[in-house]
Amino acid sequence: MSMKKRTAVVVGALAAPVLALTLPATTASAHGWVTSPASRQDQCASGTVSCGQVKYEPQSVEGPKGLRSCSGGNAAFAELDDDSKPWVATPVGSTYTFNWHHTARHATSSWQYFVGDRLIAQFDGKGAQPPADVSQTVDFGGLTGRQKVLAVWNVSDTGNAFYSCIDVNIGGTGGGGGGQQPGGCTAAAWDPTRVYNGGDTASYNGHNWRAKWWVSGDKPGTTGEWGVWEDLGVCPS
Ligand SMILES: [Cu+2]
Repeated sequence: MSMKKRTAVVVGALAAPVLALTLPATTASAHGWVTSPASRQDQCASGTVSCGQVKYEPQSVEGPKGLRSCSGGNAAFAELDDDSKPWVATPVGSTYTFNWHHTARHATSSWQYFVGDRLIAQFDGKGAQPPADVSQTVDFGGLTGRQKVLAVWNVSDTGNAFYSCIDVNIGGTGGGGGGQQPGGCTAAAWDPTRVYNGGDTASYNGHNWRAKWWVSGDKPGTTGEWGVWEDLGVCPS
């Protein structure tokens, strides 16, 4: 554990009782979304695509279980269902690792991945509380080209689920897995073993990134808006 991480844990432990007192008991305001490959609500939050309210709360796309919609049936987030918006498709290979960030770690029955009505992957949550960050490797089952993946996080102790749509280009430029460098990226591909200092750049998931301070091992795009990696935007193609 790095010194920064240890500090963050201590701060989190001190802040937790305060949050417990200030949030209403019935709150359902903080939950989770797919941060990489960048989901539609993540592209809203990062400013890659201009959006309304969802840009402030990419974690809030919650609806009853069993839907097949990017917005989870929320009228306020209907733009997530709009395929004509300039969503950036991440180039991927035949499999790819998806990362969920859970801002509230609700006990989980499963995570599911759909393309259309086809279930392409499912992960059992065993009714347990998941870690804040979960990585799942999805096999696209032979699908190719541009596809819209609907990732669903089924909470086990409520009737609800969280919805996150991710646009991917299977077999597209730079495909073959995480960390490969798409054609237009100017920075060298992100290296999980390298130490980056503030100002260093790397490319990852079709974006260029700049480290704000010392970092090693933390993937660009998983540390959040206030995290160490600044998103410099999509690499020009
Ligand atoms: Cu929640």
